[in-house]
Amino acid sequence: MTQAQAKPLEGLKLDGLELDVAIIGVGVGGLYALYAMRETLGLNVQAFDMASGVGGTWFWNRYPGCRVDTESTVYTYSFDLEMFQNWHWSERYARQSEVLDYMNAVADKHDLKRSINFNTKIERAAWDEAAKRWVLTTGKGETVRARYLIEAVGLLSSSYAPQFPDQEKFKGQVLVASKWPKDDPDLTGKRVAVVGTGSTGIQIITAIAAKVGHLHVLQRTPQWVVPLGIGPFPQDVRARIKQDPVAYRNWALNTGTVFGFVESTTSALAVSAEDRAARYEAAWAKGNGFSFMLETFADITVTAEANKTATDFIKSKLDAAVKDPKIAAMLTPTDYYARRPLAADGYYEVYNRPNVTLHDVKANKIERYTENGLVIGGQEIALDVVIMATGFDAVTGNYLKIETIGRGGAVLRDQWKDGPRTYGGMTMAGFPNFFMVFGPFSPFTSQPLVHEWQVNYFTDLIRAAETSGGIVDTDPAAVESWVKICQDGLAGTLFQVTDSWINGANIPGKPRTSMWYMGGMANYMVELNRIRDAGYAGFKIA
Ligand code: N01
Repeated sequence: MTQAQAKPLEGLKLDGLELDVAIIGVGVGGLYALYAMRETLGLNVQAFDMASGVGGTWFWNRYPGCRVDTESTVYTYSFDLEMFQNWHWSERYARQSEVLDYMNAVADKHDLKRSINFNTKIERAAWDEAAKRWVLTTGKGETVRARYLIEAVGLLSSSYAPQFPDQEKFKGQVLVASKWPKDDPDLTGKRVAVVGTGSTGIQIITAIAAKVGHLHVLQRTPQWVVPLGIGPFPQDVRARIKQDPVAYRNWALNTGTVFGFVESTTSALAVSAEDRAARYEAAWAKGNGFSFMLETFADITVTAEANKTATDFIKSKLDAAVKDPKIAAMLTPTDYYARRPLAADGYYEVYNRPNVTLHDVKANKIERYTENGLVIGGQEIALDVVIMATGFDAVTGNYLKIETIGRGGAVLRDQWKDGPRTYGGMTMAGFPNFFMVFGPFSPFTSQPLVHEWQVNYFTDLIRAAETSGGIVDTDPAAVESWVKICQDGLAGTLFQVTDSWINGANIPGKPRTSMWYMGGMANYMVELNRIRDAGYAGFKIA
């Protein structure tokens, strides 16, 4: 990895710093917000991040096998058209190190790091009504004041890793996938347990199975997995972007999920069994979870009948791949194919390996650690390493970690106790001049191009505010109507009734609720542009 190290800011005294804009987080969204505020609007901006480098989730998630499972083509920024045209992704699904290299290259080209304070945690953000400023407090007690606050704190960045009893007794190593050590511990020949079989778990499992001495997969809920289709970056797409990057970007944004394909409009039940099988077969051969779920048919995540056609097909592949029928049965989900779709090459085949054991930890609970390993269903498994691939407090987690106080002492944690409330996924009522990049109730899409779109949207809003008083707030009624649109949208899908981070069900005690605009990016842009064209209806610019 040629990851450029972040340069420390020399001589910038944080305490008492006065800014136009403060940005929290320099992942994909925050980095572009920094560019937009500094270069497009010419404002005095400083960004803050707990990490020692740019990248957000790609800075922390360095676990074996980590890569995007979105086409690299849409995992890019488009604001720098020269880079968009010429960046050379080596693979169709970029590895984590390549994504991080890319983000460093963007930051370096535009000299963004000079406006970032790394290793800086923001613990509190409070609106000072008299001064019309956000007052931020760092983990070291310094205060920074800014007229605008942008939080780009990440959708899947707030790590969730439950502790099992007696962890302190364990003589081996416990590693959290989403906080993987930079020195990348060598797992060769070791006895390793992976807890969790979501996107993270399946990437780790397929990456390390052949390398470790013995791999114990601790599966609580099996999930449907299709191939990813790892391979070189497709030349036809490269040519298309090179020829007209703006047209490519606009094409991608005008799809439903911005994953680099056009979603199907055909019902799985509207075609013959032969046609359906052929379409699934082609999607399986191509790879990509989102494509399998959304490019094949329109209603896999909408009706139980259509969903069953997809799961029957995946089940036939699973049964063909896994030699032991008992293991195949353990790997077979009993719920809908309506979580965030998973994709990994050779996942089911891993379970034919003699050095891999699958454990059902729903039936046989993970009880506790011992000196030598974990006790599962009363039996001790000897281990050198336990890898927690147990996910994230998604969507709202990082916002709620910061103590955020709005107008009249309104406390964000209280306001969101039954679920988040936003307008367009970007603002809230009573929290003036506060913008989120991909906040709750953003569209359910791939991210970088959508982050750019949202940042551009509120850049225009801030520009409008700058000419008329500099305060943007949101009408509570507008928030409620946006939340209702989003709740109704999720209610019409199987995502609503299938436990996962999409609806908050993965975190004990978290309100189970909608957190997405499910109408697709094309419709989202129509809705938000209509709001803009109506003089930013629902926003209060003073
Ligand atoms: O997290 P998850 P993730 N005991 O929540 C299990 C993105 N991402 O980090 O299903 C035992 O999906 C839990 O079991 P269950 C992507 O959007 C992208 O894998 O709750 N097990 C589940 O199996 C993705 O969807 C990429 O019963 C426990 C697993 O841990 C999102 O991040 C790569 C447990 C968590 O699965 C989250 O994925 C990685 C316990 N106490 C991530 N607690 C790519 O782009 C939880 N589990 C490829």
